[in-house]
Amino acid sequence: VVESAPQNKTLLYNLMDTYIKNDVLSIEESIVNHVEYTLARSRYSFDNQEAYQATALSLRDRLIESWNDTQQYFKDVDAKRVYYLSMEFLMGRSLLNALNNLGVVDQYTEALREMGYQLEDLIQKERDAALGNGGLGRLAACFLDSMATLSLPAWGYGIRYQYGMFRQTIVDGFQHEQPDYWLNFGNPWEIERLNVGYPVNFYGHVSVHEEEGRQVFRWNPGESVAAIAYDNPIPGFQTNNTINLRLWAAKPGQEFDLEAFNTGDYVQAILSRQRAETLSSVLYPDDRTYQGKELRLKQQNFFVSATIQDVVRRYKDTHDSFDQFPDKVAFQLNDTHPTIAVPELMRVLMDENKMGWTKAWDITTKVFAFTNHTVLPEALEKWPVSLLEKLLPRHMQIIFDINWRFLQQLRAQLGDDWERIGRMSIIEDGSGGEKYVRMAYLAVVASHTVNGVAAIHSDIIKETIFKDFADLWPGKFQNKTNGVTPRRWLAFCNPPLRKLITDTLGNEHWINHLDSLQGLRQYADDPEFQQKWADVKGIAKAKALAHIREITGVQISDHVMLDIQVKRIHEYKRQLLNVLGIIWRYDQIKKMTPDQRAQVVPRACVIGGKAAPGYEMAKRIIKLISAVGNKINSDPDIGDLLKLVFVPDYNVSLAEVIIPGCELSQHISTAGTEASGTSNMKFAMNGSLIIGTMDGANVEIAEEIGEDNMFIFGVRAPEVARLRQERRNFKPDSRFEHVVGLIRKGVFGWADFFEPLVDSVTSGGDYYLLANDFPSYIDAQAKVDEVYKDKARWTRMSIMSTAGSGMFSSDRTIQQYAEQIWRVEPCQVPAAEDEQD
Ligand code: HBZ
Repeated sequence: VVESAPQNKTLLYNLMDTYIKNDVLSIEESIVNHVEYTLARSRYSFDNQEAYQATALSLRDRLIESWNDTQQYFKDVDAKRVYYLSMEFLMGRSLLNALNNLGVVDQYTEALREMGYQLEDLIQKERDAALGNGGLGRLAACFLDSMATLSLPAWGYGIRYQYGMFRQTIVDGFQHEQPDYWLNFGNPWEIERLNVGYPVNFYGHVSVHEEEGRQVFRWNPGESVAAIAYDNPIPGFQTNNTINLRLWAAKPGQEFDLEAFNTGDYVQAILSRQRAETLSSVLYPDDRTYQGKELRLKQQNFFVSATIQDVVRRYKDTHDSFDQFPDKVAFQLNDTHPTIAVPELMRVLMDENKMGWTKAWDITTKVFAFTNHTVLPEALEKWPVSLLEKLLPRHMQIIFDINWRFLQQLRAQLGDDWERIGRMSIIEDGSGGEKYVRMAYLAVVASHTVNGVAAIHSDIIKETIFKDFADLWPGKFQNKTNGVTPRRWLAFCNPPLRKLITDTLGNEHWINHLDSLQGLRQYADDPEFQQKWADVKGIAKAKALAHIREITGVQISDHVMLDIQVKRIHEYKRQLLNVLGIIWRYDQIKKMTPDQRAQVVPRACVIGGKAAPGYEMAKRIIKLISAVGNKINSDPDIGDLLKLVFVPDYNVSLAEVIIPGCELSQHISTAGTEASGTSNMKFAMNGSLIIGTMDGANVEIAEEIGEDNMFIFGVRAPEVARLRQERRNFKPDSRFEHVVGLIRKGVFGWADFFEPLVDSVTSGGDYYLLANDFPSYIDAQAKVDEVYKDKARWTRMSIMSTAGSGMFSSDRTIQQYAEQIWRVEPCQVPAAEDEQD
C-alpha cells in the first residue's frame, strides 16, 4: 500500500502536461541522456550495445506515457477487464515492434544515423525474451499485440523467468542445452515495481473454527514467498493504447522458512531465504509430457495467487461489494497451467472476504474461461492429491468440495450411471492407490466457456477428451481458431512485401484489417504483378539464405527451392517423415543418369527446432537430420540438387528472418494431432506454399486459400483410429521399406543409434502412421517439383496464399474472444493532443 502525500496538483499538472516530443532532435537528446545518466557512459563514446540500451530506454519513456494514460482511462471508465493468464509469453525482441507501433521508425532511424549508428545493427543487440516453449507461448504474445491494437482493456499475467527457453547448440549432430540468462545486461523494457508485491503461501496446515455460526478456515502456511511485479508495456498499432504484461518475480517473503530462524542458525536461515528466488528462476522446457514436478506446481500457484490478489485488490479499489465482479473481470486460462486460479479465487472470496460457498462459486464460474491446446493424453496435467495436500492444503480441500458438489449434480442429472460419473470425476482414483487431480476437468467444470484452437481441434475435443462434458453442457464448448499478429509476422519482418501490398491496395488499412488481403487476388494472374511479387520474395529469400549461411556455414544458391520445416521436434509433427522423404529424393538422384539429373528441381531442405531435454526420440531425430545432411551435402554427385541443413537454436527472431524467405513450408503432422499450428499461418501470409496434412488450422487454411493452392496429402482424421487398429497387418509401400532399410544398413552411419527411431515406425509400431502417409507424401512432393518448374503458376499460388490468409490475423481471433467469451469492449484512450487542449 502506497501512502499518499499532500500534492500541489496544479504544479504537477503543469510539469506533466507536455508529452515527450518525437522530432529527431528530441529523440537524439533522449538517447544521449540515457547514455549519460542511466547507463553512466560518456556521451562521446558508447558502443552498439549501449546505443541499443539507450534507444530502448528512450522508447520506454514514451511507452510509459501512453501506458499511464491508458491505465488511467480504463480506471476512469471502470471498464470490464480481461486478464490473460499464461505460464508462457514468447515475446521475442521488442525494439522494432515498439518503433513501428509508436510510429517513430523514421525519426529514430534518422536520429541514430546522425549520431553514427545503424538501427539494423542495434536491433541485433537485443536478446529474445524467450519465456515460452513454442506455439502456446507465442500465441499469448500475439494475443497481447492484438488486444492492445484493438484497444481492449486487457492485461497479461505470467512469470518473469530468469532463464528462458534454453539455447540449443549442435555438437557432432547432437543437441546440447545452454542456459538462457537473458537478463545479463538488464532488461530495458520492463518497469520494476518494488511497491507492488504480494505474499504467496505454501505448505502448513488448515484449521477450522466457528464464527457467527459459520465455519471459518484458516490456513497457517509453512512458507511464504513474495511476488514482485515487473511491468512490460505492450503498445498497440495505430492506437494510443498501451496495455500491460505483468510478470511476477519471486523474492524471499517476511516469513520465509520461519523454522530455520527458530533453530538458531541465523546464517543458514538467511541463506535459505535465497531458495525463494528459485521459484521464478527457470522455464520448464518440456512441452510434451506433464512431469509432476513440485517446483512446477509451485510456479503455477506462485503466479496465479499473486495475480488473483492483484486483480481483487484492483477491483476493490473502486467497488465496495463483489456484486459487480463478473461484470468487471474475465480470466482466460491458457491451457490448464493456471487452473489453480479456480480454488485460489474461491479461497480469497470465502476465507479472506467472508463469502459463502454458493455466492463464491457463482462468481467463480462466471469469470473463468479455458483454452485447450492438446489432445495428446500424455500432456494432460494430473497432480497427485498427496502433493497438493502437502503444498496447498486449503486448495485441495476446496477442490474436493468442488468435486463433491459436481458429482452430486451429476447424480441428480444422470441418475445411477456410476461409470460415467466416475469417468467425469475431477479426482481420479489411480490404480496404484494414488489419487490425482485432473486439472483439465477442474478447468472445464469451473469455466463458463471452453475452447479449442482450430475448427477440427474443437470438434475433436468434444468427441474425445471432453466428450462426457460436451454431452452434458453442449453450450459451453466453442471454437476460436488461432491467429498471428500481422504486424510482427508480415508488416515488420518483411518490409518489401509490406510495401508491395500497400502500393497495390492503395493504403495500409490491411495491416489492421487483414481480410483486405483478398484484394490481391485480382492481380494473381497479372504478369507484371507476378514479376514484382517474385522480386520481393527473392529479396526475402536472399536475406534468409545469407542468415542461414552465417549460422551454419552452408551456402545455398538462390535458384534452388527453399523448403523449410521449423517447429518443436516431436514424433507427432513427423520431422522423421520429412527426413525419409529427403532420403528417398537423395537415393533417386543417385540412381539417375546425367540427363535425368538435369531435369531435377534443385532443393534446399532446412529443418530447425528444439527437443525437450529429456525427449530421447526427438534427440535422435536431430542426430539423424545432421547425419543425413552430412552425407548429402558432402556428396559430389549431388551438388546444388539437394541440401539438408539443420538450423540450430530456432527462436522468434530467427523465424522473423527465415519465414519471409521461404518458398515451401512443411506442416505434416498426423491428422488429428496438431491442435492448430500457427507457423503455417505465418508462412502463408508471407507467400510460402504449404505442403501439409488435413490437420489443425491447415484445414481452414485450405478453405481460405483453396486446396488447389496447397499440397495436401495423407490420411484424414476420421480414418486414423481405424488405421491404428489395423497397423499390425499393414504392409508398407516398398519405397518406405527401402528408405528405412538405408538407415538400418548404416548408409548415414550410427545404425545402432538410429535403431529405436526406425523401430518406432516399423515392426507393428508406427503410432503416427508414417508408413501410411509416405506414398502420398512422396507424390505430393513430386507435384511440388512439377509446379515449381512453372514460375507463373508457382507465383500465382504464392500470391493466393497471402491473399487468402486474412482470416488468420490474431485481430480476428481476439475480436471473437472479446465478443463471444469475455464480453469486453474496446476502450480507446483519447489521442494525446485532445487531452492537452
Ligand atoms: O499450442 C501448441 C499446439 O501444439 C499447437 O498446435 C497450437 O497451435 C499452439 C497454440 O494453440 N501447444 C504448445 O505449444 N504447448 C506447449 O508449449 C506446452 C508447454 C508446456 C506444457 C505443455 C505444453 O506443459
